[in-house]
Amino acid sequence: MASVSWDRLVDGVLSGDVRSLARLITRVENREPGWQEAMKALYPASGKAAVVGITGSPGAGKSTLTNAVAGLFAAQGRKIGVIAVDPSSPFSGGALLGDRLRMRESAVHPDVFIRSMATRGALGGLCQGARDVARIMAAFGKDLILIETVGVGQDEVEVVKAADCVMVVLTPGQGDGIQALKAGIMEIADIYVVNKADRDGADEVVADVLGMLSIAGGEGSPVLKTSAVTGAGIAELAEAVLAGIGRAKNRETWLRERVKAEILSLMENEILNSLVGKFGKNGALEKAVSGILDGKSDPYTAVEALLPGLSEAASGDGRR
Ligand SMILES: Nc1nc2c(ncn2[C@@H]2O[C@H](COP(=O)(O)OP(=O)(O)O)[C@@H](O)[C@H]2O)c(=O)[nH]1
Ligand SMILES: [Mg+2]
Repeated sequence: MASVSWDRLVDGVLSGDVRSLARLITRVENREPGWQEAMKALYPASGKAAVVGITGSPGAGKSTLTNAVAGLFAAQGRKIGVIAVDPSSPFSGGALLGDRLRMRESAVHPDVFIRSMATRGALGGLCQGARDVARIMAAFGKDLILIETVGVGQDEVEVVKAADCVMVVLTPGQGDGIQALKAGIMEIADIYVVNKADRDGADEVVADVLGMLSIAGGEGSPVLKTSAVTGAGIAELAEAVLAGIGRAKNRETWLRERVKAEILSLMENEILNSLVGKFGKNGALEKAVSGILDGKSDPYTAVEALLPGLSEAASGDGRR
């Protein structure tokens, strides 16, 4: 049994205790019994923070940029949390440590709270996991939460989709840059950043993005050049982020969609977990697998047998 009660951790988080923050995040991430009660208790205090998604190809400079922007915001007196969603497995851990160190080493401000999350293995899903961690940080008193994630997989896209403002980080000479945008990131980006502008070719990438935006009807989105190394353009980027957050607050339908998406993702997990638990325990799942492998059944029939009446109910609703 855990030594410290949820109540004490919740109180600790609400009163700004960093140790409680770290411990409560771990327990919620591990979905320890009682996690929902803790999230319910924290929820009312979590409404004021804004979440910023930072995405782009590996090596584009997301961590370095995140650090620079976090430092600038912290120096302005804002309370900053950082969530680094790392593509490495929780077991290899190499890149995870690398990111953490990079952020720590150059951390401009001691008050910036940094938390890494593994991409795979997040109980309850990566997107919900990041959302929970951001919410806990908000209840702790963070004003702005920056989530860094590699913009490749669908899960990662879902993570940044839930943010109030999304920036995509590109670099000069990165031929696949625009390609990556086409793979779903383009539609959700509020700010385009061409980082490593201290190198040749940044203007060409800016022109490419502007050209793409004019075709896609996305004119007006800021396209900014930065150098996380020299600090050029960081202040402008920080301003664009705040402006982007301001715009998000006015998107009422988008806010509704976001809340709906969260309810559905939590429901999906609850339903799946309870079914997997039930059919795991009574052996029905293994029996169904055997039936299919023996050629006596197929996956469609097996699901119908496991969930009698469910598909009819769903299609009936659909027709109405
Ligand atoms: N020249 C240059 N190098 C940069 C810049 N930003 C980041 N880097 C370097 O690019 C490499 C990858 O940066 P990192 O922040 O880890 O990229 P991430 O994988 O997107 O998080 C590191 O060696 C950084 O020092 C920049 O603006 N200019
Ligand atoms: Mg990184």
